[in-house]
Parts: sequence; structure tokens; C-alpha cells
Amino acid sequence: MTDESRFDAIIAADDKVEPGDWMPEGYRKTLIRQIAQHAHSEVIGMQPEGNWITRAPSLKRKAILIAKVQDEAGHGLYLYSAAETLGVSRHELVDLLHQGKQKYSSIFNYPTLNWADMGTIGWLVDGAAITNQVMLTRTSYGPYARAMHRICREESFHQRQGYELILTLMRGSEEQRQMAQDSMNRFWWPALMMFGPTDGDSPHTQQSMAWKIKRISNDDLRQKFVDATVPQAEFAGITIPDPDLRWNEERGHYDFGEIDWDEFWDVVGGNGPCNRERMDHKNKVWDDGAWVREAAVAYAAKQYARKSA
Ligand code: FAQ
Repeated sequence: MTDESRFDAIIAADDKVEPGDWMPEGYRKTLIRQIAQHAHSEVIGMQPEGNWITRAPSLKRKAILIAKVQDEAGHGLYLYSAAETLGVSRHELVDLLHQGKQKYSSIFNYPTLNWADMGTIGWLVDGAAITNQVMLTRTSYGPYARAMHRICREESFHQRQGYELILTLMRGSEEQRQMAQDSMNRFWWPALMMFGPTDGDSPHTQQSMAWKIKRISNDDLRQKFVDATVPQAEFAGITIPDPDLRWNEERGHYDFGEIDWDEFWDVVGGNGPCNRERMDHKNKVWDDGAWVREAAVAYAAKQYARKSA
């Protein structure tokens, strides 16, 4: 059996490819690109929420938000570790992000303007993230699939706390309801964009599905998310800002309006409302934290020297 036919057999049998296994170079590169982008998204995703920790309206909400932001850091670390099993270091990946050669999710380039955004991010952004990540627990690369199992459990808690926050606001004063609605109006379309371009405009989908890296296409995942979220919005009494949104009895799905793809590609291309701010902040904390990394390396070297002696 050749290396390639062994790889093909693993994929055909729905088994997992593991780090020591032979894999096509394109498979390895695609995984590094996707896992790194995913890891960077978790880390950059801490910024819009971190912005509200000092302004949380109660001790309980503050504790929840701190724990959630900390979870995102943890997700970034599992994912960088999964990427490292493909022969690339976390340091290299972070460098590529800083040089603008790797991406992170478009959603984190939108500002968080009111407290309800903390609910909307949990409900819609984590909700969209889980829709995508549940599929990734079945991805063909073992370390990525295993990281996803743990991440999905935490994301599902994040989603519920976000929805609960929105329900609380919707049951509150008129001002609170308006705040929640304003947040929904700003985040609905960017949340739909998280699933990526339409299948027809997605250069990677076909090959990634053949390799079983992706198990469901961008458009099908987006539809799943819309179908799950509309009843939740109706229950909360919040309006989704899409006049074309309606149940289609024949299809058994909700129809929804056209996404502004010019806006999507603008944001992906670095020109969204907060792209520069997010990267400036990321670069600054990386530089400010250099002494911590140096101290950790010096400490590890000392421990190693002591042990060897
Ligand atoms: N933003 O051919 P496709 C989270 C790029 S985690 C930016 O369809 P693919 C947790 C794409 O990279 C959220 N770029 O690509 C959290 C490609 O560019 P390239 C992150 C995007 O990979 C919650 C080009 O467009 N989740 O939120 C986006 O097959 C709350 C063509 O696209 C993941 O990363 C986008 N939205 O499918 C944290 C999940 N969409 O590289 C804090 C893993 C597409 O050719 C708070 N990733 N692009 O230059 C995936 O499942 C896939 O990578 C897709 C894109 C589905 C995102």
C-alpha cells in the first residue's frame, strides 16, 4: 500500500488522520491555515468582550464575562497546540498574524457599543461558532477534532449565557429592550458572514469537503444557524433585521435576504470598522508581554539545567 492510498483509505473509512501519518502537502497546508485562523479568531475575539469587563452592570455578570474571555484564551491555546502537531510553531503562526499574512474571523472587526452586545456575542457569535464547530468535531484530523469536542462544550455554555442575558434585557425596561434590539440590528448580518462566502464563491470548500476537513458547506451551515436562531428570536420578542426572512414550507427552511458581500470582502481584506484597532492592540500587547515570555524561557532553562545537573 502506498502512503497516498493509506491516507485515502483513512479518509474513506471516516477514521482520523494522526500527526505521524503521511498526508498530502495540500491537506497539511489547508489544516494549518484553517486551524491557525481559528486560533487567531479566539484570541482576537477576546478584545471586543474584554472591553466591557470593567463596565459589567453587576458582580455576577462581571464574573461570567471574565470567565468567558478566559475560556477564549484557552481555546486559542488548544488550537495552536493542534496546529503545532502539523510541524509549525505557535510563534511562527503568531508572527504570520502580526504580519497580516494570516486571517481571523471577520466578526471581531465590529465594535461593541453597548452592554447588550455581550449578550448578542454569546447568543449569535458563539451560536454561529458552535454551528460550525459541531461539524468540526467530525473533521478528519484527529488533534483538531479532539480540541473541538472540548471547545464545543464551553461554547455551548457561552451561547446560553448570551441568550439568557438578552432574555433578561428583553424582560426589562423599554430602554433595555431597545439596547438589545440595537445590538441585534448591528450583529445579525456580520454573524451570518462568519460562515464565509457562498459555496459558489468559496475556493476551498470542494477540496476541504473531499478531505473531510469540512463536513458541511458554508451555505448549509448558515441555513442551519438561521433555522435554529429565528425561533429563539421570536421567543425573546426581538426582531431580526431582515424583511425577506420567512418560513418556506416547501423547503422546510427559513428563506433570508442577500448578505452584503462587498462589506464581507472589505472586512476580510482589512478594511472593516475595527481591523486596524484590533491588530494595533494585538501587536502592542505582544510587545508589552515580551518580558513575560523571556522570563518564562529563562525559568524553564534554569529548571532544565538543575535537572540535568
Ligand atoms: N472571516 O473558501 P472559503 C469564535 C476567508 S471562532 C475572515 O470558504 P474555508 C469563537 C477564508 O479564510 C470563529 N475570513 O474558506 C468566539 C479564505 O481566505 P484564504 C472562527 C474568512 O476556510 C466567539 C477565503 O475567505 N471560527 O467565534 C471568513 O474553506 C465569541 C475563502 O473562504 C473558525 O475559524 C470569515 N468569516 O471556510 C471567540 C472555524 N470566511 O485563506 C470570542 C474554522 C471565509 O484563502 C467570542 N474555520 N474567510 O486567504 C472554518 O470552518 C472555515 O475556515 C470557514 C471558511 C468556514 C470560516
